[in-house]
Amino acid sequence: MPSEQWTHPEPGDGPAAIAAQPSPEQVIAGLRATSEGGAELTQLLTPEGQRVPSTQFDPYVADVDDETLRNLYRDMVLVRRADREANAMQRQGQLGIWVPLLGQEAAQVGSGRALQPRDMAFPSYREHGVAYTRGVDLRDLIGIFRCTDHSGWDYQAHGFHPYTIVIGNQVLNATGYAMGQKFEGKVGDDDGEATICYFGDGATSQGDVHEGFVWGAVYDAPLVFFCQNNQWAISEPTERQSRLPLYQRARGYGFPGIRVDGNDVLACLAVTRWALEQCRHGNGPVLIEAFTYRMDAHTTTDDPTRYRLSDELEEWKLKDPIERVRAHLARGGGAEPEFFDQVQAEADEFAAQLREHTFTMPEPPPERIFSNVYAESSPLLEQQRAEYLSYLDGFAPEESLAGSSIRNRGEH
Ligand SMILES: Cc1ncc(C[n+]2csc(CCOP(=O)(O)OP(=O)(O)O)c2C)c(N)n1
Ligand SMILES: [Mg+2]
Repeated sequence: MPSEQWTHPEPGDGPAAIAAQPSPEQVIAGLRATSEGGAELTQLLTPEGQRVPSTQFDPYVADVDDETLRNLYRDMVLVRRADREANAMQRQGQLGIWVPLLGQEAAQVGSGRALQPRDMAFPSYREHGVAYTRGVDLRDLIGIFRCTDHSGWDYQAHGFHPYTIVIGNQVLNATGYAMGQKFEGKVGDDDGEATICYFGDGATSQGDVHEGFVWGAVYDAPLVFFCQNNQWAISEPTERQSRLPLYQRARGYGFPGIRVDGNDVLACLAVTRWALEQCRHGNGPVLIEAFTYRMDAHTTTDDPTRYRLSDELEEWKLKDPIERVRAHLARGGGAEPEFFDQVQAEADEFAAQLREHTFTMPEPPPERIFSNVYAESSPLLEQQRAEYLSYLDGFAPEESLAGSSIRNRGEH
């Protein structure tokens, strides 16, 4: 059985080559090759914490001193700690589901910290780290996963839209929003506005993303398409969804695409600042492919050991986004050992508060499902609301108080 990496046949290679399918060994070899990210990967901090100079991107992080790096480190540790706590709470039956981000902290914190308050971010369902950088209290976010809330924050005040579960759908919303920024003349100089839209590698196979790319391109929308390529769409590896590295797709739409080391917070910050600058000045859109790996399941309902190899995970642990900043700070004297202990203690307290809030979170009244569906209510919605409340009134008072029994009946 040939074990060399399998590549798609080129046009003109003939029917036999076109019909050939990769062997399992070749699929594995292909995965290992993609774990390197390729020569085109933009990196400012190696996994060992060495600073790599970049003529193009150093100017975008010229202001990043040791203190800023310590802050980025702290952001990532807090976000990871909250993520681990939420994951544990789901296992303990306190959350219906959790969507872990383990390993994606640098992509989310780096890009999120590049944004200005006037910018708008459109997340998918895993952007807890971006939410944090937008000032969303993670205690307000946890209700989605306890199934007591659809959102939990004021998206306009935070510049952070509600989560979107439908894969790729937020790309259309973001494109429309960015086109609006353009039409309203909010683009043109350093003070211009921009939009950033987060989606996964798997989402790039969706029609919505294609449509967003087309509309964003022809209207020069100030829109950063931020693809976190963790190399899997649940059990589907990226190489089954694209013949090309994803960032190269941008060229076909007529805007720049760039691949950044998604485990390098400094590079993610620099590249996103650059992309946002392009957009603010009317040169958008830009596609950023943050090449990364999620070191946990797709969600708590998923078992990745069914389709991923454990050596792949081990390899990515060595590229941990937090460890490389820690190594850089510790080696260069940018932080004392006490700093790391202090951040860890702060993260534990952060997680304890999240847990406390989750356990004591009030259950919303049943009629709440009719609130905030539309900006303004409608006669039909009011009618449905009245009917539902009258239906609930039909239960004995003690049953009405026991919310869960009503909810169970209400589902049928
Ligand atoms: C339109 C649509 N199809 C299918 C699903 C089910 N689904 C949920 S997550 C997912 C995979 C998404 O992969 P990717 O875009 O790479 O995001 P990741 O979770 O890996 O960050 C799928 C198919 C969905 N939510 N929406
Ligand atoms: Mg993915």
